[in-house]
Amino acid sequence: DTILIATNNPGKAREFEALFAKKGLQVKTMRDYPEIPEVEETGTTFAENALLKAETIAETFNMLVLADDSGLKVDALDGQPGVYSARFAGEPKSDAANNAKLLHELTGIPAAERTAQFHCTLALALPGKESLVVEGEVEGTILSIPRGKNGFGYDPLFYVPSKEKTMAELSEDEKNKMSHRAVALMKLEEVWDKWIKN
Ligand code: ITT
Ligand code: NA
Repeated sequence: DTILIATNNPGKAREFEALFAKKGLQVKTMRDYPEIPEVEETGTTFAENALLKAETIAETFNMLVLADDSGLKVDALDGQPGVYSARFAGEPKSDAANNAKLLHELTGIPAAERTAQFHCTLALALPGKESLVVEGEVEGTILSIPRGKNGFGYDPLFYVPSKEKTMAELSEDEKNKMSHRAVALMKLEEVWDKWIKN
């Protein structure tokens, strides 16, 4: 069986490929389907956007599709950038510009008040079935100076107290065991078999 991971983000695609390799499913990503246009994310919640991406592509191509809508929620910024994480600093999407803007917005805010969460909502869609939605979060704090070279997005600024490292200082394997994406995938795993059979 084949699952299409509906993402154009190479960082996400790499993590899903590693996480699904164990499932015996053949993983395809948007790289394998250059003809699929990018779905515009018009929703105001992670779930709306994940469902929009998964269901639009599943219906159009009549296949099993998993979409990920994720982002960073910073408490001192009232949960921003949230669903706007990919484009926090505007177009074109740029991790470097987003990280710079995040540091700028948090100027003067002390370490103890820089708490944040990485959030991941996954939507699984197959034509003729009700879609499945699960989510995962991980707690951290936003550093003032980036650390580490692994991962993508806001990883170099997201410090995980339980690991005493930023997400970008963790190896890909370590991140894939505890990330917001990993937590959501574990929840998906729990309901997967029942959903596929029904
Ligand atoms: P797709 O919609 O094609 O999947 P995207 O990057 O636009 O790609 P989102 O709209 O879900 O995806 O935006 C998620 C953004 O949140 C992403 O671009 C990063 O800036 C951030 N993000 C999500 N997961 C992350 C992670 O594991 N590490 C660091 N940053 C992450
Ligand atoms: Na989004």
